[in-house]
Amino acid sequence: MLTLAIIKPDAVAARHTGKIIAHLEAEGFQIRDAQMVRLTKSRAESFYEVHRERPFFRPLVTFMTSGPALALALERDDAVTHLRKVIGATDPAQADAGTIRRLYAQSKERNAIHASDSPENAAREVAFFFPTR
Ligand code: 3AN
Repeated sequence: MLTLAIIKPDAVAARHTGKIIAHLEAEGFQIRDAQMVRLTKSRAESFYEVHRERPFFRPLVTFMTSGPALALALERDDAVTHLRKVIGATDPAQADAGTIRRLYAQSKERNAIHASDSPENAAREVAFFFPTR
C-alpha cells in the first residue's frame, strides 16, 4: 500500500530532509518515488482544495510555495495509518515525543511534513505528484 508524504519547505530549508528520510526508512517505509518540487500557487491551491474555506488556507498556500519541497511515494503495510502515527499531531506542541513533527516542526503551519490522511486521499495525492503510478 502506498501513501504520500511531502517534506515541506521549512524542513528542506533547515536541511532536515536526510534525517526525516532516515526516520521514515527506519519505520519500514520503502521510497517508491521521489520528486523535488517547487509548487506553483495554482498547484498548491489544488492540492489543498479541501481546506479552501479555512482561515489558514492563504498562508498555507504562501508557505507551501515559498521554496522547494520533497514529495515521496512511500510503501509499507498499513502505510496511511502508520505514517500518520510517525509524523505526529498537526501542532508540534501536541505531537508525541519522538514523532517527526515533535522533532523538526516549528509551528502548526511550518510543520515539516505532510501525510495523506485516508486511503482515498493517499490515492489522489500519490497520483497528483506521480501520475504514472
Ligand atoms: P495535517 O497536515 O495534520 O493533516 P490538516 O490536514 O488539518 O493537518 O491541515 C493541513 C495543513 O494546514 C497542515 N499541515 C498545516 O500546515 C496547515 N494548518 C492546519 N491547521 C492550521 C492552523 N490552525 N494554523 C495554521 N496552519 C494550519
